[in-house]
Amino acid sequence: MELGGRKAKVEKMFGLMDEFLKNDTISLQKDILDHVEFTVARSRFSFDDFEAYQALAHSVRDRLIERWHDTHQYFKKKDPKRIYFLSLEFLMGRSLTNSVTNLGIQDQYADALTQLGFDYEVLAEQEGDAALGNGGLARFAACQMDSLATLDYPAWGYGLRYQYGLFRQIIVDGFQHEQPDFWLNFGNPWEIERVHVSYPVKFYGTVEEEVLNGKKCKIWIPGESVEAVAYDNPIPGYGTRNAINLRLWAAKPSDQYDMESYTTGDYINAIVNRQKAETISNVLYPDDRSYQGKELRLKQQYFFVSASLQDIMRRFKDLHRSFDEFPEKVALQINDTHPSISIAEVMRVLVDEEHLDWSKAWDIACRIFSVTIHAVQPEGLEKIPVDLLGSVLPRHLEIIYEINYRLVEELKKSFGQDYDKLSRMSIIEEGAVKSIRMANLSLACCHTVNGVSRVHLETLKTRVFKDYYELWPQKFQCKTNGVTQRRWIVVSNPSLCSIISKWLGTEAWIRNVDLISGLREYAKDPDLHTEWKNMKRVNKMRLAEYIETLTSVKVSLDAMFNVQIKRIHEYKRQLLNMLGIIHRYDCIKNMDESDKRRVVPRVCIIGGKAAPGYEVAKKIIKLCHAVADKVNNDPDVGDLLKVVFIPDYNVSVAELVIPGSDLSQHLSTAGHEASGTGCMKFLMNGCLLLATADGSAVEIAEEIGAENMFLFGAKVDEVPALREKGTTLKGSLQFARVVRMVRDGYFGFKDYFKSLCDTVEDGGDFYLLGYDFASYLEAQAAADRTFVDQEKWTQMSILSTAGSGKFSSDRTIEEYAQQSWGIEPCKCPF
Ligand code: T68
Repeated sequence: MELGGRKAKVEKMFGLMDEFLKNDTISLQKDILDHVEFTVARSRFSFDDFEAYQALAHSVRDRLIERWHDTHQYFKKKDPKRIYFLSLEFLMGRSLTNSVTNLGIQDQYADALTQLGFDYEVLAEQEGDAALGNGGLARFAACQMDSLATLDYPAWGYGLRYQYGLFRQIIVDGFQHEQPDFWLNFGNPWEIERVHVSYPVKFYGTVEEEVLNGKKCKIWIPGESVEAVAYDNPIPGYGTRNAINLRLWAAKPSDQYDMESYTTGDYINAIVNRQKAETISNVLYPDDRSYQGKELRLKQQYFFVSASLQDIMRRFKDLHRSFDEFPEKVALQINDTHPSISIAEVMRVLVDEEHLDWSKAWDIACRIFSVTIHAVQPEGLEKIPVDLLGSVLPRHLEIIYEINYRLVEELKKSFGQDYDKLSRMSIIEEGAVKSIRMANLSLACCHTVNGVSRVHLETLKTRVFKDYYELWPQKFQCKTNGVTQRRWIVVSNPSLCSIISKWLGTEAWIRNVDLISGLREYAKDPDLHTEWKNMKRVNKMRLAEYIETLTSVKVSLDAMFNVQIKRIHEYKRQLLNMLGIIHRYDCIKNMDESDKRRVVPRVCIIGGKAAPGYEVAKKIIKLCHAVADKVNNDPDVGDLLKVVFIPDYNVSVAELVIPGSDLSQHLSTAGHEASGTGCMKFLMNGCLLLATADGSAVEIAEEIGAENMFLFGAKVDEVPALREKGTTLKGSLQFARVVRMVRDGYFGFKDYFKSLCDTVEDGGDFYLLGYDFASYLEAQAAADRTFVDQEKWTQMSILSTAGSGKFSSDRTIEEYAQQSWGIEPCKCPF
């Protein structure tokens, strides 16, 4: 189109547009009803709560898209250095309330809906969780996105759009069963399908040598191509116009998928193979620790990495000619080692496609990548069998060999012929199954290697990556995790949010959480105590109703709500919790009536999923139910003790449970929890913590004072020596007694629980339950004594919230931005 015509067209379009969508009641109502009629295609005179939710979500989405467009236009104009956050998992939970809160229009929507005869909260409950992740790592990624948007950083998230998220847990006769999470069945209003943003991703094939301009080069002749299609999820910041993008890739068959079969006439097979392409993004792997070297998992990793890098490079090339500028414009963060194949991919593109020489390409790669490790044990680090990698990504295997060759040559300069060290540091692990150590690939390349708490970084430096730390100490940094106060206070605990704002006289803490420490000076104020206790009671009431609906167990609001919600793992020691409950039950059974009057009533709430193949964890879930059956139906016990397992624990369940908890438990054997982020959410909500000195709990104790929480158990540096003692270590008599009760079939299922009991006895007590039991009971007793003194308890609760500022993901993101990524805020003007 010639220039004058184009200008007229643009002017005409602007003339037709409102400046911004309006947020007054009438405009919101009109938008919602329009979406009922035209998006949901229902009559505006007849639609149900779910359809109303869909229409509401679409009207919010319109407002998100508006900001998201503006933000991207602005980023394009300013062209700042961007951070690209690559993660195989994002646990976003629900989006509606988070979005309207961050957009600052929740009250307007609530009013608009009331006048239409709907209740905002009822509609919000219609939304399912987006559960594209397993646990802490994935939820932390979601919190980081919220902070990046709020702090105006020019950021993009990249991940996979799984068709099935984390399995749904259903409980049948106390046993966990897994059901698929069909989360996309009713559509997903929060995503925008970008059919025109798609890239081919190649697999398999062979590598050939070619001569180009007199130079020998390698070319990869792939055997399969799958199309990656973008689905964009706008992430709004709070108190800013910025909305960033989380781009998730879905696999679609490519037109070039299997051309050979078409041309050879094998039409049916060609179609069947096309369908197979989609399986790449079908399902999230439900194991949150172990790595199994599965072909599909490797294909998932490369699929999202390759599409993301093509997208990033295209955006870069739109504005820049030379890759010399790449490190000035691009920072790539890899969330654990899962996306670390991106290092080999960047090298392949720069060397094979952009024809940079190796050392220049490597220099660029080393300046753009940083990694965060979320695992503690060396067994938790990913290894990919060489044969597998060579078959799926033959050229990448060659590149990794070349990186390793140069690395080992470099290492020899420092360590000479110390072959033990060289073999430990090598990217290639020799052994029965020759494998690629993805962590070592990351260590060799990344300019920063982040631990997720101080204790964790120490473990990485002194044990897991000792050799690398000695060589490159400057790479290792501590970035203690955090969580977003927007979701974990403002959205999930609105009454607490109002109390904080009222007593601080400002809402500024929602963006600048350090201000929350201002609550300290009111920690003894009787008026604040009254408001605080009311808030807690109302939240407990909501939780009690939920428990009754789900489990038919009625619980007393006067009881201490004592909670452990997280993935089920031996190292997280839900079994210790259960044995403690059995001990309490046993004590109550042996009390006379006058002793019983002194017992602090407890509701013990447990929730969490076990990986489908993790037998021990599944037995722990069954034990929770077996104990609950016995205890809850025992007339001798009544309200003094109730045990509740909340099925299908997920982000939205956490949003309900955390605000209604009095005490939360974080029981990992010291040295096993890299950080832990659940404890931070409880802390923000004024729940007291009963915890081992592990991961971030150590730093929490520093912030709020150890006297304001209940710490127990062996310390990190004591654990190895205690393990050495092995069989000579015996738990107390009390410990032996409760294990015996389980062994003897007191809770039924004698044979089934035998192996569970074996894990903590006969010298095999790897996670030191026996050793820590006495001090665990003492910490529980201290919690009881404190609970009786409600003024003291409330004061500790206020001090917990007041001391939670450090554990905001805003602080974490500021540290990443300044110390690792070298990026600046880029705030879109209003
Ligand atoms: C968690 N890790 C840590 N991993 O256990 C926790 N792993 O201490 C920490 O607070 C959190 O990360 C955030 O840093 C995980 O959640 C996984 O979920 C996972 C998933 C797949 C493979 C390996």
